[in-house]
Amino acid sequence: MSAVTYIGLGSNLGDSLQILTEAVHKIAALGPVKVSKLYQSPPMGPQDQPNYLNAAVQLVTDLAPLALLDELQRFEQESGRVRLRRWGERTLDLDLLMYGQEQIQNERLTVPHIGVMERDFVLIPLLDLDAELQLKGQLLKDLPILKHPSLDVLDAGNWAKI
Ligand code: A4P
Ligand code: MG
Repeated sequence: MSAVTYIGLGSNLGDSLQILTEAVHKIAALGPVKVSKLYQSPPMGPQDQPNYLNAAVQLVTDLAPLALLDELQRFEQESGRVRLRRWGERTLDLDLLMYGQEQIQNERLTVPHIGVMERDFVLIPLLDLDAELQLKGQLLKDLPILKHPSLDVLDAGNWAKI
C-alpha cells in the first residue's frame, strides 16, 4: 500500500543549494515526487547562525514510516551531516512532516512532525505541494501565521532539476 508523504528539507551550512538538490534526487529514487519552490528563511532558534534554505517534497512511497525515516537519516549522514546544537546550524535536516493521515508516536518518530503548524518555513512549501492540505481538521492555508510570512522565494522554477 503506498502512502502520500511530505518531507521538509532545511540547510544552512555548506553549499546548501547543492545539498538540497542532491537530497531531492535521493528522495526521488524512493518513488514519485513533487518539489516545492525553494525558499530562504531567517533562523528560528539561535540568531547567530546563517539563514536557511528550506523546501518540501511530496513523496508517494511503499516504504513503512520507520523504513522511510531510515532512508532520510542515511541521506542526512551521506551529506556529511553536521548538527552543532538544538535548533542550530546543520548541513541537512530531513523531517518526515506527514505520512498519509497517520498519527505516529514512538521513540524514533512523531508524525505529524512537531511544529508544522507554527513554522512558516514548513507551511509555505507544503502549500506549494497541495494548497488544500489539512492537519487535524485544520486547513493549513487558513492559519494566521501565514499572514506575515518571514521567508522569501529564492527559486520558483525547477531548482532541483528533477
Ligand atoms: N524524529 C522524531 N520525529 C521525527 C520526524 N517526524 N522526522 C526524531 C524526522 N525525525 C524525527 O532529529 C532528532 C530525532 O528526531 C531523530 O533521531 C528522529 O528519530 P534531528 O534532526 O537531529 O533533530 P531535530 O529534532 O530535527 O532538531 P532540532 O534541533 O530540534 O531542530 P528542528 O526542530 O528540526 O529545527 N530555521 C529555519 N528558518 N529553517 C529551518 O529549517 N530548522 C531548525 C531545526 C532550526 N531553525 C530553523 C530550521
Ligand atoms: Mg530533523
